[in-house]
Amino acid sequence: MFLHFTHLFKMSTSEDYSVITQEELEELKECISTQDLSSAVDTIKHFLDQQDRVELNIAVTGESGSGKSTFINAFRGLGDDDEDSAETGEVETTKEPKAYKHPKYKNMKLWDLPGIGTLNFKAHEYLKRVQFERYDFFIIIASDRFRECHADLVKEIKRMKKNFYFIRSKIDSSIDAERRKKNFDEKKTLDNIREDCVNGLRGIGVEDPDVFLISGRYLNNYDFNSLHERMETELPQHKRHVLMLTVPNITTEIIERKKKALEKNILRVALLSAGVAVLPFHDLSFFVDIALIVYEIQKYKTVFGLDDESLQRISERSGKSIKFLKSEMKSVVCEEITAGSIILLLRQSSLKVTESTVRRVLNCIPIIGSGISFVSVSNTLKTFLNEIAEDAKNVLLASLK
Ligand SMILES: Nc1nc2c(ncn2[C@@H]2O[C@H](COP(=O)(O)OP(=O)(O)OP(=O)(O)O)[C@@H](O)[C@H]2O)c(=O)[nH]1
Ligand SMILES: [Mg+2]
Repeated sequence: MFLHFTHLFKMSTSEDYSVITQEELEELKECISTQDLSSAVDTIKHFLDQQDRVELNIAVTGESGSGKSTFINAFRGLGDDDEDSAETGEVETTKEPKAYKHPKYKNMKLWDLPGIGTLNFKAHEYLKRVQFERYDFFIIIASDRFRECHADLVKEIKRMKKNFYFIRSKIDSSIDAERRKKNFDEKKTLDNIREDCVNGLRGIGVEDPDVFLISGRYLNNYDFNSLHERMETELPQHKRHVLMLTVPNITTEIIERKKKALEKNILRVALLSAGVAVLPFHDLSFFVDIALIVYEIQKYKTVFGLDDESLQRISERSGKSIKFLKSEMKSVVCEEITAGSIILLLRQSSLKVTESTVRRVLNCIPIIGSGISFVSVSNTLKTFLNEIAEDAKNVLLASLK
């Protein structure tokens, strides 16, 4: 059975981050072969965790009061009053770069940079002061017209060979202001706003500039989805994964893209399981498979915001009760899962699962011999991933009702 997978290993390139390499697997097998069950499960868990721990540093800059802090909070799925939120307000609040971590993925940081555009603003000095090398890319936020300070900053960022995304913020209030006029036309208003910034960028030599219209208050409207999609395609593969995990579940398109990204990762998990299955300890490989599956399912719930902490936040924001939101969740694994010895073992390995989850999972998996087959692991995960993604959409729609 093992030979059967070697061509898959060969197919994998360094670009294809989701596939496990032969070397990684050998190393892992050697490590596990000397361990007891709970340590083996922990080793695998740690291994799977690694790719989620890649650092991503995003700089958010723009004029004072343009909505940087508001955007940083919204991007992390937080409101302005949540614990760990960046301070927002009418007075200038941000003077030094300050990192704000994602509440669930601490390796993803959004940096709130000091405002640009003061009288003696010098883009070169500014970038040096904020340690531009540290960031994967910049987000420049303008809440009004395209100005000289934006032009200076863009030129300097390009000179430093860094990537940037240009955001025109507070679109909700721009639209509100225009709405009062007679011949109000939303599309035309949006086009005009975009054109001003596009022309500004073109004027300083940016080819085919993209400007994203965003409201930090209503992130799911306007261009947030395309902004995120663009960032994703332009990041190296291993960073892309982190960006995908951390984006808030605010549109059905985002949920669908997350599902696709996680689907790719299933091959990695199933290969891991197949690799472990050749170990001489049959019971071990069986429990490792169960642990892997349960671990992945827990991860899906977190990524799609169906864990208790996220549901609590959705409930507070939408005014819908947690009970109501949970009633929209149909997947069997979305309820508490609890079964004797397996549970105990899984608990020992610091996986927080309950007995019924394990029983439900076991009921769904065809077990062949002592281990679980490669195909079963991947099919099981695909089924649960689909169900959980559907639940995420249902909860999203219910919260918007
Ligand atoms: N209507 C609307 N108001 C916004 C939006 N984004 C920010 N604001 C408001 O604009 C003001 C300034 O927002 P902040 O997020 O504090 O701006 P900042 O760029 O971080 O400001 P400094 O830290 O002072 O440079 C606050 O009163 C926000 O509530 C938005 O998308 N829509
Ligand atoms: Mg601020």
